[in-house]
Amino acid sequence: MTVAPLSWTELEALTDFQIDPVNGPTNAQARLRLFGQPESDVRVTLYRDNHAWCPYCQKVWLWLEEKQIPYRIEKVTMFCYGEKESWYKRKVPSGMLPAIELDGRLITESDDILIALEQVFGPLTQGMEDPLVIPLRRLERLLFRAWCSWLCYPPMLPGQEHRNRDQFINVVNQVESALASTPGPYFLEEFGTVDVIFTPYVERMNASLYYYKGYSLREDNPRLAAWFEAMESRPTYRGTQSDFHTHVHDLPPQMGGCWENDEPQMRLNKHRVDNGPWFGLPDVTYPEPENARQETLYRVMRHRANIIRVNPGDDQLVDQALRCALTLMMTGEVCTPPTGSDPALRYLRDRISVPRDMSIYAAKHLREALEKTAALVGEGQGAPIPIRHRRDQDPANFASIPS
Ligand SMILES: N[C@@H](CCC(=O)N[C@@H](CS)C(=O)NCC(=O)O)C(=O)O
Repeated sequence: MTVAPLSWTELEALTDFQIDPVNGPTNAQARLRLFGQPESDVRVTLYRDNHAWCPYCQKVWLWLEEKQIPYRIEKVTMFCYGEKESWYKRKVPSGMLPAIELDGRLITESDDILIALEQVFGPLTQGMEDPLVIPLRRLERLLFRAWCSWLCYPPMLPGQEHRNRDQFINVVNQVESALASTPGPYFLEEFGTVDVIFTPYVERMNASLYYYKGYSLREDNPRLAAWFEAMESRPTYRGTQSDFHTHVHDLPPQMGGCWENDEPQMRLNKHRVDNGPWFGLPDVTYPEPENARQETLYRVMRHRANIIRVNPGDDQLVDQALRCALTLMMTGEVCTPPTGSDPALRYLRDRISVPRDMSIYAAKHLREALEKTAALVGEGQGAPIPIRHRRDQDPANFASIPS
């Protein structure tokens, strides 16, 4: 039994999703964050990348959210997915992100940014230069370098893949010991700046090593597992959190390549991240919010004109196929899309970006509905996701819609 797709008007009636981007929970769409304070209190502008892919931006973003400092957000294009805005190059000639303006003073380099913010607004539990924090900051960089050595260079000598893996796991064991040295799940007695510093790359390590190496950082290390769980109890982190699919395809152009080891577990993991099922992957463990599907529908409705225009498939065909997928997602009724729409549906499935477009569970629902609907008519895939650049995600193709 297959039903006709609901119209956009009928679909719209199925979501009452609402958030207050300015004063509500952390979200990737906001251009202004006030936390209930007057706009005249804003002293900070954060310049971060459009797609929320930049890890150093996530660090500053999370810090501001945790401290509830009122701030503005200006989004900038990264070299890998589009043309850097000339107004930003005039401000920061290297084009590097993040940057902030604090009382009109421009500051770059994420560590310098946090230090400057601390001087004005006080530390996030511990300061960046605290004697307890400094060795943990060094450990984070050590972990980062061991990760890069394993992930980003093809092994040149026999046995090098395993040596790189052992070296990484050796540093992970140091991280496990650091986490074990305090009674709670965080790096120090209380949540603080160290947790924020570790977050962006540990999240990316978890995704990339699962996919490119068949290694599950979060599942294989109990202290890191508890740390992730504690982080996920924080609405701030949830608002910035990405999923495996987004990271494994945003990292290659940023890192200059990610190397698969082609081991059996790696091949299984890769297939699952690309083709589903996406529920149950170790990219998230907190229970799914009740309104995840409503969020998906709300976000797709809002951007549907651009989503359809940018898709290489014919506009009318994509419109109908997309409504079929959303009908399935919202009603559970199977809706067969037009013949030939399978590549178009999978093109979109592969280009949902978390948290830019929607939160992690909302994205899982959309990927699943698109895949199930595509599978009704064929095995056709969308154009492959590029590895050297992500111009397929150029924000210039998506007209800005005010939040
Ligand atoms: N050390 C810098 C590193 C910043 C950095 O590497 N930023 C990258 C993005 S993650 C960047 O802006 N690259 C230019 C671009 O991709 O457009 C910091 O801590 O802020």
